[in-house]
Amino acid sequence: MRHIFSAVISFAVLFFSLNLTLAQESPTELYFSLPDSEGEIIETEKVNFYVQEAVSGLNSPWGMAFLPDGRMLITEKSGNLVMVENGEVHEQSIGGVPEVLDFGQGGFMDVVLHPNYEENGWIYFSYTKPLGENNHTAIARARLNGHELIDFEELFVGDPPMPTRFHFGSRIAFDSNGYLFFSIGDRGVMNLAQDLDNHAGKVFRLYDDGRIPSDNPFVDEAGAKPEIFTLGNRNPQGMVTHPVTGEIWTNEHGPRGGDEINIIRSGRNFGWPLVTHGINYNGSIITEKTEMEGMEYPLYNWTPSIAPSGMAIVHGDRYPAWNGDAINGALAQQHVNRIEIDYDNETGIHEERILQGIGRVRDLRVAPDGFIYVMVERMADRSARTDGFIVRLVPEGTTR
Ligand SMILES: [Ca+2]
Repeated sequence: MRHIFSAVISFAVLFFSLNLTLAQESPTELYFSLPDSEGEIIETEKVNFYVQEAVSGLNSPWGMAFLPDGRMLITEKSGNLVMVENGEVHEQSIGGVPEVLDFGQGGFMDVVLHPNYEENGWIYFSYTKPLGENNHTAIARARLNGHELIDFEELFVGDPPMPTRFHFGSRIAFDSNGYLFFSIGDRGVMNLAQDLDNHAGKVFRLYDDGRIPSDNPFVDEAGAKPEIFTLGNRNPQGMVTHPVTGEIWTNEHGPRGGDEINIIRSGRNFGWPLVTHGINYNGSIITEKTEMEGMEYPLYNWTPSIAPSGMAIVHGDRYPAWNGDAINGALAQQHVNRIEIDYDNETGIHEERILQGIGRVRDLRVAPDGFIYVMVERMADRSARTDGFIVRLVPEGTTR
Protein backbone atom coordinates (compact mmCIF):
# COMPACT_ATOMS: atom_id res chain seq x y z
CA MET A 1 0.00 0.00 0.00
CA ARG A 2 2.76 2.38 0.99
CA HIS A 3 4.43 1.50 -2.30
CA ILE A 4 1.40 2.56 -4.31
CA PHE A 5 1.01 5.70 -2.26
CA SER A 6 4.59 6.82 -2.83
CA ALA A 7 4.16 6.12 -6.55
CA VAL A 8 1.10 8.38 -6.56
CA ILE A 9 3.04 11.08 -4.72
CA SER A 10 5.98 10.88 -7.10
CA PHE A 11 3.71 11.20 -10.12
CA ALA A 12 1.96 14.13 -8.47
CA VAL A 13 5.38 15.75 -8.05
CA LEU A 14 6.19 14.92 -11.65
CA PHE A 15 3.05 16.61 -12.89
CA PHE A 16 3.59 19.61 -10.67
CA SER A 17 7.11 20.03 -11.97
CA LEU A 18 5.85 19.29 -15.49
CA ASN A 19 3.67 22.36 -15.26
CA LEU A 20 6.45 24.49 -13.78
CA THR A 21 9.40 23.45 -15.92
CA LEU A 22 7.37 23.21 -19.07
CA ALA A 23 6.38 26.85 -18.93
CA GLN A 24 9.25 29.26 -19.59
CA GLU A 25 9.32 32.43 -21.63
CA SER A 26 11.07 31.99 -24.94
CA PRO A 27 12.49 34.69 -27.23
CA THR A 28 10.25 34.96 -30.30
CA GLU A 29 12.70 35.74 -33.09
CA LEU A 30 15.89 33.96 -32.10
CA TYR A 31 16.26 31.91 -35.30
CA PHE A 32 13.81 33.39 -37.82
CA SER A 33 11.72 36.56 -37.99
CA LEU A 34 7.98 36.15 -37.78
CA PRO A 35 6.18 36.94 -41.05
CA ASP A 36 4.31 40.27 -41.30
CA SER A 37 0.97 38.51 -41.29
CA GLU A 38 -0.23 35.13 -40.13
CA GLY A 39 -0.56 32.39 -42.71
CA GLU A 40 -3.51 30.08 -43.18
CA ILE A 41 -4.59 28.88 -39.74
CA ILE A 42 -4.57 25.13 -39.28
CA GLU A 43 -7.04 23.95 -36.68
CA THR A 44 -6.20 20.85 -34.69
CA GLU A 45 -7.80 19.25 -31.65
CA LYS A 46 -6.08 21.49 -29.11
CA VAL A 47 -3.82 24.04 -30.83
CA ASN A 48 -4.39 26.28 -33.85
CA PHE A 49 -1.28 27.39 -35.69
CA TYR A 50 0.13 28.43 -39.02
CA VAL A 51 3.12 27.02 -40.83
CA GLN A 52 6.08 29.28 -41.45
CA GLU A 53 8.67 28.01 -43.88
CA ALA A 54 12.07 28.62 -42.28
CA VAL A 55 14.63 26.86 -44.48
CA SER A 56 14.31 25.52 -48.03
CA GLY A 57 16.55 24.16 -50.78
CA LEU A 58 18.02 21.34 -48.69
CA ASN A 59 19.18 18.02 -50.09
CA SER A 60 17.85 15.12 -47.95
CA PRO A 61 18.35 16.82 -44.57
CA TRP A 62 18.62 14.43 -41.58
CA GLY A 63 19.36 16.26 -38.33
CA MET A 64 19.32 19.82 -36.96
CA ALA A 65 20.88 21.62 -34.02
CA PHE A 66 20.04 25.10 -32.74
CA LEU A 67 23.07 27.07 -31.55
CA PRO A 68 22.48 29.46 -28.63
CA ASP A 69 23.63 32.43 -30.75
CA GLY A 70 20.76 32.09 -33.26
CA ARG A 71 22.63 30.05 -35.85
CA MET A 72 21.58 26.56 -36.84
CA LEU A 73 23.36 23.45 -38.14
CA ILE A 74 21.74 20.94 -40.49
CA THR A 75 23.14 17.61 -41.68
CA GLU A 76 22.42 16.42 -45.20
CA LYS A 77 22.56 12.65 -45.72
CA SER A 78 25.12 12.97 -48.52
CA GLY A 79 27.71 14.34 -46.04
CA ASN A 80 27.21 18.11 -45.95
CA LEU A 81 26.95 20.19 -42.80
CA VAL A 82 24.86 23.26 -43.57
CA MET A 83 24.95 26.50 -41.57
CA VAL A 84 21.94 28.80 -41.25
CA GLU A 85 22.67 32.32 -40.03
CA ASN A 86 20.26 35.26 -39.78
CA GLY A 87 17.64 33.02 -41.33
CA GLU A 88 19.72 32.39 -44.47
CA VAL A 89 21.42 29.20 -45.63
CA HIS A 90 25.17 29.67 -46.16
CA GLU A 91 26.18 28.76 -49.69
CA GLN A 92 29.40 27.11 -48.47
CA SER A 93 28.93 24.06 -46.25
CA ILE A 94 31.07 23.60 -43.14
CA GLY A 95 34.54 22.09 -43.67
CA GLY A 96 36.27 19.39 -41.67
CA VAL A 97 33.31 16.98 -41.52
CA PRO A 98 34.08 13.25 -41.24
CA GLU A 99 34.21 11.02 -44.32
CA VAL A 100 30.65 9.74 -44.68
CA LEU A 101 29.36 6.77 -46.68
CA ASP A 102 26.08 7.82 -48.32
CA PHE A 103 24.81 4.30 -48.90
CA GLY A 104 21.25 2.94 -48.73
CA GLN A 105 19.73 4.21 -45.50
CA GLY A 106 23.13 5.36 -44.25
CA GLY A 107 24.93 8.68 -44.50
CA PHE A 108 25.37 11.79 -42.38
CA MET A 109 22.74 11.53 -39.66
CA ASP A 110 22.31 13.35 -36.37
CA VAL A 111 23.89 16.56 -35.04
CA VAL A 112 23.47 17.41 -31.33
CA LEU A 113 25.06 19.99 -29.02
CA HIS A 114 26.70 19.04 -25.72
CA PRO A 115 24.45 20.10 -22.81
CA ASN A 116 27.25 22.49 -21.74
CA TYR A 117 27.90 23.66 -25.30
CA GLU A 118 28.27 27.28 -24.26
CA GLU A 119 31.24 26.35 -22.06
CA ASN A 120 32.94 23.60 -24.09
CA GLY A 121 31.76 24.01 -27.71
CA TRP A 122 31.37 20.26 -28.40
CA ILE A 123 29.08 19.21 -31.25
CA TYR A 124 28.25 15.50 -31.69
CA PHE A 125 27.57 13.66 -34.95
CA SER A 126 26.35 10.23 -36.01
CA TYR A 127 27.20 8.95 -39.49
CA THR A 128 27.92 5.90 -41.58
CA LYS A 129 31.68 5.30 -41.66
CA PRO A 130 33.18 3.39 -44.60
CA LEU A 131 35.29 0.43 -43.38
CA GLY A 132 36.86 -1.09 -46.50
CA GLU A 133 34.11 -3.09 -48.22
CA ASN A 134 32.03 -2.73 -45.08
CA ASN A 135 30.63 0.06 -42.93
CA HIS A 136 29.02 0.84 -39.60
CA THR A 137 27.53 3.69 -37.61
CA ALA A 138 30.11 5.96 -35.97
CA ILE A 139 29.88 8.74 -33.36
CA ALA A 140 32.25 11.70 -33.27
CA ARG A 141 32.53 15.16 -31.78
CA ALA A 142 34.20 18.37 -32.93
CA ARG A 143 34.16 22.12 -32.31
CA LEU A 144 33.15 24.86 -34.70
CA ASN A 145 35.73 27.48 -35.64
CA GLY A 146 34.36 29.88 -38.25
CA HIS A 147 33.36 27.64 -41.14
CA GLU A 148 35.49 24.68 -40.08
CA LEU A 149 35.15 21.82 -37.63
CA ILE A 150 38.26 21.51 -35.46
CA ASP A 151 39.34 19.25 -32.59
CA PHE A 152 37.67 16.29 -34.33
CA GLU A 153 37.46 13.16 -32.14
CA GLU A 154 36.00 9.81 -33.20
CA LEU A 155 34.32 8.39 -30.09
CA PHE A 156 32.79 5.13 -31.31
CA VAL A 157 32.60 2.86 -34.37
CA GLY A 158 30.15 -0.03 -34.56
CA ASP A 159 31.59 -3.54 -34.59
CA PRO A 160 31.87 -5.88 -36.36
CA PRO A 161 31.89 -4.02 -39.71
CA MET A 162 28.97 -5.02 -41.91
CA PRO A 163 28.23 -4.81 -45.66
CA THR A 164 24.50 -4.04 -45.43
CA ARG A 165 22.72 -0.84 -46.42
CA PHE A 166 19.97 -0.94 -43.81
CA HIS A 167 19.07 0.27 -40.30
CA PHE A 168 21.98 2.45 -39.18
CA GLY A 169 19.89 4.34 -36.60
CA SER A 170 21.10 6.85 -35.54
CA ARG A 171 20.09 9.52 -33.10
CA ILE A 172 22.04 11.08 -30.24
CA ALA A 173 20.84 12.57 -26.94
CA PHE A 174 22.27 13.42 -23.53
CA ASP A 175 20.29 12.49 -20.43
CA SER A 176 19.98 14.89 -17.50
CA ASN A 177 23.08 13.31 -15.88
CA GLY A 178 25.17 14.23 -18.90
CA TYR A 179 25.62 10.73 -20.35
CA LEU A 180 25.82 10.39 -24.13
CA PHE A 181 23.21 8.06 -25.65
CA PHE A 182 22.93 6.94 -29.27
CA SER A 183 21.10 4.31 -31.30
CA ILE A 184 22.04 1.81 -34.01
CA GLY A 185 19.51 -0.33 -35.88
CA ASP A 186 19.78 -4.06 -36.53
CA ARG A 187 21.59 -3.45 -39.84
CA GLY A 188 19.00 -5.64 -41.56
CA VAL A 189 20.11 -8.79 -39.69
CA MET A 190 17.39 -9.01 -37.08
CA ASN A 191 18.80 -11.71 -34.81
CA LEU A 192 21.85 -9.55 -34.04
CA ALA A 193 19.58 -7.32 -31.93
CA GLN A 194 19.39 -10.06 -29.25
CA ASP A 195 23.13 -10.83 -29.15
CA LEU A 196 25.35 -8.75 -26.88
CA ASP A 197 28.53 -9.53 -28.86
CA ASN A 198 27.82 -6.90 -31.53
CA HIS A 199 26.54 -3.33 -31.87
CA ALA A 200 23.48 -3.87 -34.09
CA GLY A 201 19.95 -3.28 -32.77
CA LYS A 202 20.90 -1.49 -29.56
CA VAL A 203 21.03 1.80 -27.66
CA PHE A 204 24.39 2.77 -26.10
CA ARG A 205 25.60 4.89 -23.20
CA LEU A 206 29.00 6.56 -22.91
CA TYR A 207 30.56 9.46 -21.07
CA ASP A 208 30.66 12.60 -23.19
CA ASP A 209 34.34 11.92 -24.07
CA GLY A 210 33.64 8.36 -25.21
CA ARG A 211 34.74 6.50 -22.10
CA ILE A 212 32.57 3.57 -21.00
CA PRO A 213 30.74 3.99 -17.67
CA SER A 214 31.70 1.18 -15.28
CA ASP A 215 28.05 0.76 -14.26
CA ASN A 216 26.78 0.07 -17.78
CA PRO A 217 24.55 -3.02 -17.53
CA PHE A 218 26.69 -5.54 -19.45
CA VAL A 219 30.26 -4.44 -18.63
CA ASP A 220 30.90 -7.55 -16.54
CA GLU A 221 29.37 -10.01 -18.99
CA ALA A 222 31.98 -12.02 -20.92
CA GLY A 223 31.90 -11.29 -24.65
CA ALA A 224 29.35 -8.48 -24.34
CA LYS A 225 30.01 -5.06 -25.89
CA PRO A 226 30.35 -2.80 -22.83
CA GLU A 227 28.78 0.26 -24.51
CA ILE A 228 25.37 -1.49 -24.68
CA PHE A 229 22.63 0.06 -22.54
CA THR A 230 19.56 -1.63 -24.09
CA LEU A 231 19.01 -4.36 -26.70
CA GLY A 232 16.25 -5.61 -28.98
CA ASN A 233 15.83 -2.22 -30.70
CA ARG A 234 15.04 -2.66 -34.41
CA ASN A 235 15.92 0.80 -35.76
CA PRO A 236 15.50 3.84 -33.49
CA GLN A 237 15.51 7.07 -35.53
CA GLY A 238 13.92 9.32 -32.93
CA MET A 239 15.52 10.09 -29.56
CA VAL A 240 14.86 12.83 -27.04
CA THR A 241 15.69 13.72 -23.46
CA HIS A 242 12.44 14.06 -21.55
CA PRO A 243 12.35 17.68 -20.33
CA VAL A 244 11.01 16.73 -16.88
CA THR A 245 12.28 13.24 -16.06
CA GLY A 246 15.63 13.66 -17.86
CA GLU A 247 15.30 10.13 -19.24
CA ILE A 248 15.90 9.09 -22.85
CA TRP A 249 12.85 8.32 -24.99
CA THR A 250 13.02 6.77 -28.45
CA ASN A 251 10.81 5.87 -31.34
CA GLU A 252 11.78 3.02 -33.64
CA HIS A 253 10.71 1.49 -36.91
CA GLY A 254 8.95 -1.86 -36.83
CA PRO A 255 8.85 -4.02 -39.96
CA ARG A 256 5.33 -3.93 -41.45
CA GLY A 257 3.55 -2.62 -38.37
CA GLY A 258 5.01 -2.55 -34.90
CA ASP A 259 6.58 0.91 -34.82
CA GLU A 260 7.18 1.80 -31.18
CA ILE A 261 7.86 4.45 -28.53
CA ASN A 262 10.07 3.22 -25.67
CA ILE A 263 11.71 4.66 -22.56
CA ILE A 264 15.38 3.66 -22.51
CA ARG A 265 16.37 2.20 -19.12
CA SER A 266 19.48 0.29 -18.14
CA GLY A 267 19.66 -3.32 -19.34
CA ARG A 268 16.16 -3.45 -20.79
CA ASN A 269 15.38 -5.75 -23.70
CA PHE A 270 12.89 -4.21 -26.14
CA GLY A 271 12.21 -7.55 -27.72
CA TRP A 272 13.05 -7.32 -31.41
CA PRO A 273 12.69 -9.77 -33.15
CA LEU A 274 11.26 -12.11 -30.51
CA VAL A 275 8.23 -9.91 -29.77
CA THR A 276 6.67 -7.39 -32.17
CA HIS A 277 3.31 -6.21 -33.43
CA GLY A 278 4.79 -6.15 -36.93
CA ILE A 279 5.07 -8.72 -39.71
CA ASN A 280 7.57 -9.13 -42.55
CA TYR A 281 7.24 -6.86 -45.58
CA ASN A 282 6.19 -9.90 -47.65
CA GLY A 283 3.38 -10.60 -45.18
CA SER A 284 5.01 -13.59 -43.49
CA ILE A 285 4.96 -13.88 -39.72
CA ILE A 286 8.12 -12.99 -37.72
CA THR A 287 6.66 -14.11 -34.41
CA GLU A 288 3.14 -14.60 -33.05
CA LYS A 289 4.24 -13.01 -29.79
CA THR A 290 3.68 -9.40 -28.78
CA GLU A 291 4.68 -9.95 -25.12
CA MET A 292 7.25 -12.07 -23.34
CA GLU A 293 8.65 -12.33 -19.84
CA GLY A 294 11.74 -10.14 -19.54
CA MET A 295 10.90 -8.01 -22.59
CA GLU A 296 9.56 -4.47 -22.51
CA TYR A 297 6.12 -3.73 -23.92
CA PRO A 298 6.21 -0.49 -25.95
CA LEU A 299 4.83 2.72 -24.45
CA TYR A 300 3.06 3.14 -27.78
CA ASN A 301 2.69 0.91 -30.83
CA TRP A 302 1.80 2.06 -34.35
CA THR A 303 0.28 -0.71 -36.47
CA PRO A 304 0.13 -0.13 -39.40
CA SER A 305 3.50 1.61 -39.51
CA ILE A 306 3.97 5.36 -39.85
CA ALA A 307 7.80 5.00 -40.18
CA PRO A 308 8.75 7.32 -37.27
CA SER A 309 11.84 9.54 -37.36
CA GLY A 310 12.64 12.45 -35.08
CA MET A 311 11.00 12.93 -31.71
CA ALA A 312 10.29 15.71 -29.24
CA ILE A 313 8.40 16.11 -25.96
CA VAL A 314 6.46 19.37 -26.13
CA HIS A 315 7.45 21.91 -23.45
CA GLY A 316 7.73 25.65 -23.01
CA ASP A 317 5.17 28.44 -23.33
CA ARG A 318 4.12 28.15 -26.99
CA TYR A 319 1.74 25.17 -27.01
CA PRO A 320 0.56 24.70 -23.40
CA ALA A 321 -2.29 22.38 -24.46
CA TRP A 322 0.31 19.98 -25.90
CA ASN A 323 2.84 20.09 -23.07
CA GLY A 324 4.04 16.62 -22.11
CA ASP A 325 2.88 15.10 -25.42
CA ALA A 326 5.32 13.15 -27.60
CA ILE A 327 5.48 14.39 -31.18
CA ASN A 328 7.00 12.17 -33.82
CA GLY A 329 7.89 12.62 -37.47
CA ALA A 330 6.35 10.19 -39.96
CA LEU A 331 8.33 9.38 -43.10
CA ALA A 332 6.09 6.94 -44.97
CA GLN A 333 2.84 8.36 -43.59
CA GLN A 334 4.00 11.99 -44.05
CA HIS A 335 2.70 13.85 -41.02
CA VAL A 336 3.44 15.02 -37.50
CA ASN A 337 2.19 12.40 -35.04
CA ARG A 338 1.13 13.64 -31.60
CA ILE A 339 0.73 11.13 -28.77
CA GLU A 340 -0.82 12.05 -25.42
CA ILE A 341 0.83 10.16 -22.58
CA ASP A 342 -0.66 8.65 -19.43
CA TYR A 343 2.43 9.17 -17.29
CA ASP A 344 1.09 7.03 -14.40
CA ASN A 345 0.90 3.98 -16.60
CA GLU A 346 3.59 5.02 -19.10
CA THR A 347 1.34 4.45 -22.05
CA GLY A 348 0.16 6.47 -25.02
CA ILE A 349 -3.57 7.11 -24.79
CA HIS A 350 -4.47 9.31 -27.73
CA GLU A 351 -3.05 9.89 -31.20
CA GLU A 352 -3.54 12.85 -33.53
CA ARG A 353 -2.13 13.18 -37.05
CA ILE A 354 -1.22 16.76 -37.93
CA LEU A 355 -0.12 18.30 -41.25
CA GLN A 356 -0.97 15.19 -43.24
CA GLY A 357 0.73 15.18 -46.62
CA ILE A 358 3.46 17.65 -45.60
CA GLY A 359 6.15 15.28 -46.89
CA ARG A 360 8.52 12.76 -45.36
CA VAL A 361 9.19 14.13 -41.86
CA ARG A 362 12.76 13.20 -40.91
CA ASP A 363 13.26 15.20 -37.73
CA LEU A 364 11.43 17.53 -35.39
CA ARG A 365 12.46 19.43 -32.29
CA VAL A 366 11.38 22.06 -29.81
CA ALA A 367 14.03 24.77 -30.34
CA PRO A 368 15.35 27.22 -27.73
CA ASP A 369 12.90 29.81 -29.12
CA GLY A 370 10.13 27.47 -27.97
CA PHE A 371 8.77 26.70 -31.45
CA ILE A 372 8.35 23.23 -32.91
CA TYR A 373 10.48 22.86 -36.04
CA VAL A 374 9.59 20.13 -38.53
CA MET A 375 12.21 18.94 -41.02
CA VAL A 376 10.88 17.44 -44.24
CA GLU A 377 13.37 15.23 -46.09
CA ARG A 378 11.36 15.71 -49.29
CA MET A 379 7.84 15.38 -50.63
CA ALA A 380 6.92 11.83 -51.62
CA ASP A 381 5.24 13.45 -54.63
CA ARG A 382 8.25 14.87 -56.45
CA SER A 383 6.06 16.82 -58.84
CA ALA A 384 5.10 19.06 -55.90
CA ARG A 385 8.66 20.02 -54.98
CA THR A 386 11.99 18.22 -54.83
CA ASP A 387 13.95 19.98 -52.06
CA GLY A 388 14.10 19.28 -48.37
CA PHE A 389 12.84 22.02 -46.07
CA ILE A 390 12.13 23.03 -42.47
CA VAL A 391 8.99 24.71 -41.19
CA ARG A 392 8.01 25.94 -37.77
CA LEU A 393 4.56 25.78 -36.24
CA VAL A 394 3.54 29.25 -35.06
CA PRO A 395 0.52 29.29 -32.72
CA GLU A 396 -2.30 31.61 -33.81
CA GLY A 397 -1.90 35.02 -32.21
CA THR A 398 1.86 34.80 -31.56
CA THR A 399 3.29 38.32 -31.38
CA ARG A 400 6.82 39.65 -31.58
CA1 LIG B 1 9.75 -3.84 -29.06
